[in-house]
Amino acid sequence: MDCRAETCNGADDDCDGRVDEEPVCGELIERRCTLTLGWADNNRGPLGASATWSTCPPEIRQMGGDVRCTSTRRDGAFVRLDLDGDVDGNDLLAFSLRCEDADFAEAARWIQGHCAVFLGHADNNQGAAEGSPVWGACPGVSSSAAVPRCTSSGFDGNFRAMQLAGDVDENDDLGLAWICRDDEQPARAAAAQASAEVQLAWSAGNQGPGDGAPTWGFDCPGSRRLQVGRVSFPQACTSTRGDGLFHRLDLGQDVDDNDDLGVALKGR
Ligand SMILES: [Ca+2]
Ligand SMILES: [Ca+2]
Ligand SMILES: [Ca+2]
Ligand SMILES: [Ca+2]
Repeated sequence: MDCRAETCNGADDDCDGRVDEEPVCGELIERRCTLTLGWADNNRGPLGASATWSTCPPEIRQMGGDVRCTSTRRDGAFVRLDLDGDVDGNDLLAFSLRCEDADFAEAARWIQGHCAVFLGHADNNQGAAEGSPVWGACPGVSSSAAVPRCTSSGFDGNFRAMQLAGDVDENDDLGLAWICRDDEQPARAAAAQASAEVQLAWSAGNQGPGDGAPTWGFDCPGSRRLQVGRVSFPQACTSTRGDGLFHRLDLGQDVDDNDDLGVALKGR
């Protein structure tokens, strides 16, 4: 085989004995993986590992009733999830990650099996510090019982519900990490982790941008107050930044039926 520059194809192109060890897989992750965010009120979501959350996937969004979901659209842009009711201890959140590519099937399958999004929640300012390698039991076994709580997309395409705790308000934080691991191919995992990022955003007052927005309206990570007439609405966004650590999304006020979450999966 002729040796050439490494590309994201599941093969050792540059003949150094390592597969996709350079940060070359960001575009495939952005264009061939779908990240789906599920939310449920009143304990209505699926418990345990579930292949679906309401109609997602394969549907790209379901925004009515107590069980809702939205999926990224393989374009790096944000999709929005409109919350409903009071967001509190009977609410569930979950992520799934699915990757598929007819031309680079092994690479897509490996990414789905070795990269995951981790999501933590903490009531009463009990979340981990910004940039922590852990959030409660994660990145070990996900737990809806331990404090603070966490879940992940689980390296298998399924959803796993995380039950929130207490009232979700200004003393709550979410934690977000993008972690790739492979004991047999650590360089491949490190490169995939560094080559993509997940962004998670929140907006009060129904002020989140529509599906397909390239940003949440400002640089992420960051926060601002969006002035609309005489009223200002807090907004915040966090990014996984390619470092495998947990990054905090500080919620600025009580989270209820006029709040939005936004999620994006981007190459970097
Ligand atoms: Ca190589
Ligand atoms: Ca390669
Ligand atoms: Ca609720
Ligand atoms: Ca709270």
